[in-house]
Amino acid sequence: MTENLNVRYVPTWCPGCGNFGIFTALKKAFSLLDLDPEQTALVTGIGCSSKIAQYINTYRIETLHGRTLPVATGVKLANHRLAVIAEGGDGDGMGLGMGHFIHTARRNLNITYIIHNNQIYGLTKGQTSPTSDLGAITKFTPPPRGNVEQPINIVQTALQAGASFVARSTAADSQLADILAQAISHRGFSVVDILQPCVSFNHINTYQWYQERVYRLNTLPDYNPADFTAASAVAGQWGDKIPVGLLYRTDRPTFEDSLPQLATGALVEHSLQDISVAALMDELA
Ligand SMILES: Cc1ncc(C[n+]2csc(CCOP(=O)(O)OP(=O)(O)O)c2C)c(N)n1
Repeated sequence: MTENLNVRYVPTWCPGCGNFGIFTALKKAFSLLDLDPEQTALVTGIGCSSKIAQYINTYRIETLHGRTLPVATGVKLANHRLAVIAEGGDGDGMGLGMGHFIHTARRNLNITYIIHNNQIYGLTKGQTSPTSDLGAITKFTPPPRGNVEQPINIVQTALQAGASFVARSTAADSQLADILAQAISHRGFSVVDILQPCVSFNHINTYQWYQERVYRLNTLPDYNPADFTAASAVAGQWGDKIPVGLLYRTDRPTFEDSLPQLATGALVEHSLQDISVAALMDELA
């Protein structure tokens, strides 16, 4: 019995995988915020990164590939008192899940969305993802041309779609736990794009590749994360210089704020006695 439990809680990621750094930072962020596991729900999609839900002691759901945000939305609306964290890969979120990403951002649900961006499909063993760089050589995009599709820039898309907190970090960033804690504390849709090496299938975007290119926005004396125009300008940077840190933060009403049904308490706390199904059926007849 004990043996089975142990098997379940040992991560099966490859040695050196960036998921370990993100996992550690997430647990540290929970600890910094003193988050109660019973008040926290982690919703993931399908992928190596999404397995994180199997290793964390909160409410957790591993959903379908690409459907992370609709399920997280359902959890949030059923019990908006919960801290809801959605998490998954770049394939999950920017491929199948892209429509959901845009709509969740524009609605500004109070959800934190953490994207493990290894620029590849890891679990299915190395196909191009929507964030793979132009020219990337993968199983699906062989030499000499490699990937011919323009990659999606996650932070730029999040800003344009209306996310009220947008940050980027790397899996090896000493400031990642702090960024995650800020994102979880933010009231509104917070997006954290985490650049994450895939040691098995992406031999280009390695720890060293990122380290040579990233620079911290919080070292720029005049950078103001409340300035949307400034954030949009840095969000477009990619290649030789990649900005990390908090790009943008603003306060605007959340989707939940606009729902009168939630004003009297979480839906899960509402009494079913007050709901007359017969009257509803009559109305629909
Ligand atoms: C509807 C559907 N399509 C495709 C798959 C196969 N599939 C599983 S995980 C995955 C991609 C994983 O890549 P990513 O989301 O970037 O996560 P990673 O494994 O790199 O962490 C795919 C295509 C699936 N499970 N369901």
